[in-house]
Amino acid sequence: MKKSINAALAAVFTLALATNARAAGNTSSADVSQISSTQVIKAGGLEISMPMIRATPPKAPVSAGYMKISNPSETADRLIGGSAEFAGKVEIHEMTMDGNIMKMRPVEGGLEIPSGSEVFLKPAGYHIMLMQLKEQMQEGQTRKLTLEFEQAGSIELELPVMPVGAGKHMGQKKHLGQKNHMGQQTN
Ligand SMILES: [Cu+2]
Repeated sequence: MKKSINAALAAVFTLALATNARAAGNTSSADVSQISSTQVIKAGGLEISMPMIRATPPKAPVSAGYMKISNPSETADRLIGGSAEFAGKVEIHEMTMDGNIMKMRPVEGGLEIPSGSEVFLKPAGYHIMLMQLKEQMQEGQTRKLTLEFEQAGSIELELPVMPVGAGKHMGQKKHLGQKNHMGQQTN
């Protein structure tokens, strides 16, 4: 019995490691290498890598952008907003637990990118909320997104559109309290 528990723990641990590694790409394992090789944007002391936009079904009103933002510089920066031609509104969001319900809300005052650290925007965490979509985000396409940083200024990114496997962000269970926000596409 003990043996099987250990085995189970080991499996969980391995899974956790895999999940962490995967978190960098914010997507299913098959996509990570593809994303990480796509680009590293360096601008104003920041390095942005593994950017992606979540693919959407037709007529979905919202999507989300994910990426890793590293700040090897001596100065803290702050992601304060963004814009995109394909979206009427772009916000920086965070997910928080309210009891058992995961909710999202704009990050007040912007998202700090501390000096010497990296911040992951990923499903179930911080994300770029792309609202009032004017078109479908189809897998295999790319979209331009401009991010505004306090120090680095405007940074334009070209993000690949990819499906996000785990569905943490738009999962039905967690979005029961978010009908208006994430929209009807989550069933
Ligand atoms: Cu959001």
